[in-house]
Amino acid sequence: MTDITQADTAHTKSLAYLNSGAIRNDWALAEIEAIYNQPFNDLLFAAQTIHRKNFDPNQVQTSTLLSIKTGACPEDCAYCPQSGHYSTGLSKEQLMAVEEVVQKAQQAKTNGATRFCMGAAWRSPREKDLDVVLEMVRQVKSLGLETCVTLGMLDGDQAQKLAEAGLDYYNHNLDTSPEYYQQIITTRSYENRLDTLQNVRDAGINVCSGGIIGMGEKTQDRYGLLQQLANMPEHPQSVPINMLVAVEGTPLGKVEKLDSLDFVRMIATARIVMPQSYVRLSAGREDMNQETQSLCYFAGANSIFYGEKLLTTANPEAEADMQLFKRLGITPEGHQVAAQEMDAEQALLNQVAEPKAAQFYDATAPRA
Ligand code: SAM
Ligand code: DTB
Ligand code: SF4
Repeated sequence: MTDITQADTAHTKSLAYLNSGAIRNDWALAEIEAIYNQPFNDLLFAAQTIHRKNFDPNQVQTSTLLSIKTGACPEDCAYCPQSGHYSTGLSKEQLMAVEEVVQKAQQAKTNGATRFCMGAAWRSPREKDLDVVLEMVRQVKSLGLETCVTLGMLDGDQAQKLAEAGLDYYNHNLDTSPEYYQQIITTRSYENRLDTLQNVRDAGINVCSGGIIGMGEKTQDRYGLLQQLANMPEHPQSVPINMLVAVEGTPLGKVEKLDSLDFVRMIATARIVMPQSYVRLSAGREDMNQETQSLCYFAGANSIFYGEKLLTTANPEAEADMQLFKRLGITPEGHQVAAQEMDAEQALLNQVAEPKAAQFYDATAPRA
């Protein structure tokens, strides 16, 4: 029988780490590079081994997104259809009313999501807008959903107010490596992003932070992004890995498509360097077949955006995700009831199947 130490010989120098389950915040770029580039099967084996040491390997957490304020954003993020700097044909919308948001959250809950993530196309929230968002957080939370918001840069006071409203997660992505960042965004710095994340952490809110791959970056930039995330004072509790949704009209609208196995490598490497974080298979699933997504789950992805829309672009239908989960034997997290229902459904199917079986002649039965 092969143990993990034998299976994982040539490229990974962190064998002791793999077996220890330790949390590290001192990853060298070369170590991350070696993990990412080892033979695919070794990488997936190591990632899955670490994954099952820390999580139920057959459960995936589901978050539904809603854009509560769309378009006309003053920032110039080169990937983003909502930036006012580019023409993407997106219709701009004001901040939604609280009641409408709560209604959408209720729908998301009914469809089986456990977390509701509200996103706004802002550089940072204005105080009067933040007050409205605080009310959204309170009311969505009272439905029994976890809450997440992504509103741009936050100062310490704003983070504190969100914490007091009961916010569970704040999403703020690093997006890429510090080196490639300047090619993608000029209107706010990498330091600004790290400061916001520190404010969120200090307020006691769970950090959701990850990035995007497939933006024309070098693989070195992928290791750099993971190094930044994994060497934070605490690993982000949630790490969204997005594959670029190339939107026409943005500077990245015509960028070459990513090799899907490289995306799987990124998920597996994130899982290995941040063993206890939820790794989210995020934007870009519309361009992935179900086999690639299944490999991502095997590589340690245990969270998805669930529901047919991301913020402004398409995501797989909820029904398609549930069917894939069923084929893979995956249960959505927080849905023990759903699992029981699945058993009940199976029992029902068996009952239906039995009378049918009686229609067949049983040659082994004793003759009357
Ligand atoms: N405006 C806020 C901010 O940027 O901090 C919050 C919303 S913003 C749309 C949230 C994140 O969505 C971005 O940081 C980026 O990682 C991701 N995102 C935006 N457009 C994307 C695209 N076309 N493909 C993949 N991810 C994208
Ligand atoms: C994250 O990492 N990805 C989500 C969420 N956090 C806010 C956003 C993806 C946006 C994809 C493009 C769009 O739909 O506008
Ligand atoms: Fe604005 Fe956020 Fe889009 Fe950047 S990613 S343009 S900040 S909405």
